[in-house]
Amino acid sequence: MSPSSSSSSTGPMGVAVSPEVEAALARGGAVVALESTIICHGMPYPKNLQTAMEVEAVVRENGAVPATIAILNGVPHVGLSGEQLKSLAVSGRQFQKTARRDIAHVVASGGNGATTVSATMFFAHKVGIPIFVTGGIGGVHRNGEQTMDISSDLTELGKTPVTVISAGVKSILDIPRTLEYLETQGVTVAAYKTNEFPAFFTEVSGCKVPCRVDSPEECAKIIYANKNLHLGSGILIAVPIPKEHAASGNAIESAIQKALKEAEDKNIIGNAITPFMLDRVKVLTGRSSLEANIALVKNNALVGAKIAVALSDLHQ
Ligand code: PSU
Ligand code: MN
Repeated sequence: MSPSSSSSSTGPMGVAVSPEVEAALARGGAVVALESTIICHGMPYPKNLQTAMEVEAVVRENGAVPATIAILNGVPHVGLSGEQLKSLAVSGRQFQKTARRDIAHVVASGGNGATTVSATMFFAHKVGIPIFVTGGIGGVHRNGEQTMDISSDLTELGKTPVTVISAGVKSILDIPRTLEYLETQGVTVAAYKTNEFPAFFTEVSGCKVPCRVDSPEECAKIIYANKNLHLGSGILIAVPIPKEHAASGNAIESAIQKALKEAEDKNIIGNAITPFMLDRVKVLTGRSSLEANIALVKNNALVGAKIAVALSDLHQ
């Protein structure tokens, strides 16, 4: 299924912003950016489409406008139509996983790109969207001190003033080193209603965070201060998975160990490692991990929309 052209006009920056998103930005309304790698590479069809639509609905119900970001036929799009979302969901892996380093190539070749956290942050900032909701971000991989496999999500957070709401990072990664790296990059890391950095499927990681936030208004104040001071760096708000969906940490850890061994045996490296690990952990832990994943993304969308509304109120 090839993506259809939209009613969005391509602005001077070469980015097509949907009329709804453009109008919301013009009036200083709340807008929430959403990524597309999670749709094309993170979940199977038709669950990916259903989730993408539900996440957009949660954002709307909480007073903000959703702006899913992807590259269609070489044109970066901010805010997708229902038809375009479906095209992404059906095409899945035919859309190239697009991190910051891949953007120029996908655009130059007229390709279709599913944006990761780094690329989505880049486009969100370019059009003036300060808030971005996702499930989990990339991080320092286990053995990253040898492979140097560190997600560009972390360097993007260091240099792009967008606030990312996520359920922390998956424990397929090295969480303590991920937090160290974020500190080096100068990224504000705040945990939502907890003192501990969450590990995606579980609320606990054993790592404490220096900053705890307890309301959307408190988050908005931090974002406002960051902007006023022109710090230039991003903010990560880590929201733990809702208790009723949290999986057993042990079951996840044993699946991760198995998947890591498989990845090593198959010599899977580079940008293929994250999708491989995510897939294998999903298969090894069964349906429940997909359901937990969907539940936490929707919860993040709820929190993100409320933060976007609180921030927009601060600016009024
Ligand atoms: N972690 C998840 N789910 C995801 C990703 C990470 O739990 O879907 C995706 C995001 O798009 C993230 C990207 O930005 O993988 C990171 O990939 P890499 O590790 O290759 O930088
Ligand atoms: Mn990598």
